[in-house]
Amino acid sequence: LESEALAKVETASSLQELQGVRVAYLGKKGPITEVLRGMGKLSAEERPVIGELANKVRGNIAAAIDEKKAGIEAEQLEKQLEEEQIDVTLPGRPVAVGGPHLLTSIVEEIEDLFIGLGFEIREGPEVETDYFNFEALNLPKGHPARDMQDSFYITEDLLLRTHTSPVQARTMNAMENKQPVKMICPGKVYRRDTDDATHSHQFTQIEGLYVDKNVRMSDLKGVLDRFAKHMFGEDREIRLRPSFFPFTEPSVEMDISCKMCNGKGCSVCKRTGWIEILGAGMVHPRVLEMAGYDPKVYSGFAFGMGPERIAMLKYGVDDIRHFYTNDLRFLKQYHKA
Ligand code: FA5
Repeated sequence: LESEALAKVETASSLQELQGVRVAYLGKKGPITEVLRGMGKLSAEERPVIGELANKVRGNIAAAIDEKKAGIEAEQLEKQLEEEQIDVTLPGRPVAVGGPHLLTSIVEEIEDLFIGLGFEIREGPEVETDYFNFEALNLPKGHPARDMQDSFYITEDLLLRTHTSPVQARTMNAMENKQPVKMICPGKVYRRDTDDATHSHQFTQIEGLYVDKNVRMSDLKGVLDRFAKHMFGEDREIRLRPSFFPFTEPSVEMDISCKMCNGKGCSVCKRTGWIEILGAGMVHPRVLEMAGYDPKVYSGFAFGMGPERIAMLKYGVDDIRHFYTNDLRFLKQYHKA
């Protein structure tokens, strides 16, 4: 019986088969259990002999089964490990990674330039009071120049800021002892403009303000020239046109030659060959005075630019709406590796 069982254990090739052998020989209905069960019928002399023999056989078979089982399990594990082996030489699958929006990159590039020129970065609220958005900038209620910036009003005294210029007034107001100010402020602004290739009802501005003793128009020109050369290179032309803003005197607007049409005129520049990117000027004495600065001692310049227009010129983007529709095919072209 023992050798027959051991032979079956030996030839078993799976855990299932082995379990079958265990049930057949050591199970409740197996021959050994039967022998042990019949012990009562044996004589007192036979009982220990047969008992010992049966236990020994049972022990041997059980040990053989356990050994075989361990062997089969080890084999299976080996096989599994082999099948699941990772080929480390296979090339990896590319993982899609995001990147900064083109507008974010442009704003950061401009910030870096101005930080290098000694300007600090300030911020102000997008929901602004009528006072800071207009009055503190020499635009009293009912002033016709308010029509230059069509506004989204929330209440009579609150509106979505139409430009970042209120941050000029806020920064100067907050200055204790009326120290010199040298700051830029990037942020979102809102106007009731009709959307087209170069206009959006919500867009970005970067304000600049420099107030100190003896700040002159030539300082403004120098900074704007530095900025234009840095952003567009030596081959791009800039022009300053006389303009009007109630909060600066004198006022200018700066245009850059349009690369898209090589100065010949196209839909982007309204066929003029130039595109306006910023307004600027010498801070109006009334504005200095309202913020607590003595205009006989202090003078300053300020500018406000549209980074969307700057990005359009720099990268040849033909429609401002590309910045806001977030089509990944557009955005991915400007991701730096
Ligand atoms: C102003 O907003 C003044 N606050 C700028 C300023 C600041 C002047 C400090 C003097 C001193 P203006 O409305 O021209 O000015 O707008 C400034 C720039 O914002 C424009 O040159 C243009 O680049 C951009 N811009 C204006 N309207 C839009 C619009 N609807 N969509 C996109 N960009 C616009």
